[in-house]
Amino acid sequence: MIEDVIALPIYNSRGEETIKVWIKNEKGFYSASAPTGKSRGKWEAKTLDVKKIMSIFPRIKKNLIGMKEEEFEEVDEFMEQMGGKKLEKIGANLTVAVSMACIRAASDNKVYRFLNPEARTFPYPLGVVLSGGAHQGYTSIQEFLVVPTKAKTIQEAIETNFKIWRNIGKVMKIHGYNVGRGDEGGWVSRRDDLKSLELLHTIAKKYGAKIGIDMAASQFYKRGKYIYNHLGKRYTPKEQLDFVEHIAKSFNLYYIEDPFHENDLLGFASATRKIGALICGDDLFATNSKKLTDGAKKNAANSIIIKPDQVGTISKTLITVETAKRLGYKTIVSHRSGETGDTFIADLAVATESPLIKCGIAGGERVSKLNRLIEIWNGIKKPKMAKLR
Ligand code: 2PG
Ligand code: MG
Repeated sequence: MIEDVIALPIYNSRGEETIKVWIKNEKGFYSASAPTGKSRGKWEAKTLDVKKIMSIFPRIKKNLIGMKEEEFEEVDEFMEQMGGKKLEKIGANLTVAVSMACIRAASDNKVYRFLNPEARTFPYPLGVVLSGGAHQGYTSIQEFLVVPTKAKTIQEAIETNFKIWRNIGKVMKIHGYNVGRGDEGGWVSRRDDLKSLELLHTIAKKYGAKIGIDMAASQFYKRGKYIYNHLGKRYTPKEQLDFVEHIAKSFNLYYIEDPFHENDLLGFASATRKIGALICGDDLFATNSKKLTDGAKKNAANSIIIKPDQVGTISKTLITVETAKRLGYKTIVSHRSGETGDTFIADLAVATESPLIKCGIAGGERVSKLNRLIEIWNGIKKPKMAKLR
């Protein structure tokens, strides 16, 4: 039974305030903290200012005490009722932290086992090597990613991503391109979108890894055009499709996230039809089961980003994962650009047998998730890597 709930403002990797929650039961204290997105989609649940959360928290806490943590769906439902439309009254950042802490309390920190006792399939880490867009870079494309598809173990997969990341850092330093690291630990350089892809393509190939991108296209779609400042281009939706097709082919892209803005289901559908890659909806679906069902009717995308804070509770997140599986969509569990050391998404990716996890490569708040995957791998009988297409 939930005996006490504590909430405190803490800081995320960007130095912004976020919320951490502790739930106390007869065994002790269990905690979780909320991540914070920057390229936030229009369809996501709403986050609330942390000071506001602290002021309304006593009222929520009073109701949570006495509830049963094992029945986390009921706790989630209660919070959904309190939160109202898009959780705007209490904040998806609060609800997601409570929801995760509740599952940690119910499972005595063995989250993946509690959610799926049979789980033994591991996600490939989809790691960001170069950062752009809203994550402090120069390119319009937000993330340049690698997937070590040949790795046989999680350790080997993580190691490969580190090697690629380090190698690219070195090359960029030699050429004077390197100007630091972005919000998610990827290198930030003055190379434009195409030159960044070229470099990643060349180096990833040496390690037998495939590459992908998160375009986060809603961020640079302005008045009907996709604006590539660095390339000096302004593309109409039709030209954007040609451009995406062109880079998919030239760089053999395995993964393309949000190639069109979040309302353009048909743009997504044409990319899915024309390009033989994983076309993934992040802002498009916002981890929302209904948005996914509607999108799937139009054959928009073939995979979906799963970010618990986009819907605010783990119950809702699991419903979306189920819907995705039923529709044949691949699930990619993902971090946010503003992170804490919380490792819940690693457990979630294993429990949902997702083929990919997007949680970064470098930086303590990213490495914590990767290390948790190693820990889980070593705690499972006969673990194996997921099957990729
Ligand atoms: C994304 C995420 C995470 P943010 O767009 O996929 O990489 O970014 O958390 O800023 O929305
Ligand atoms: Mg995204």
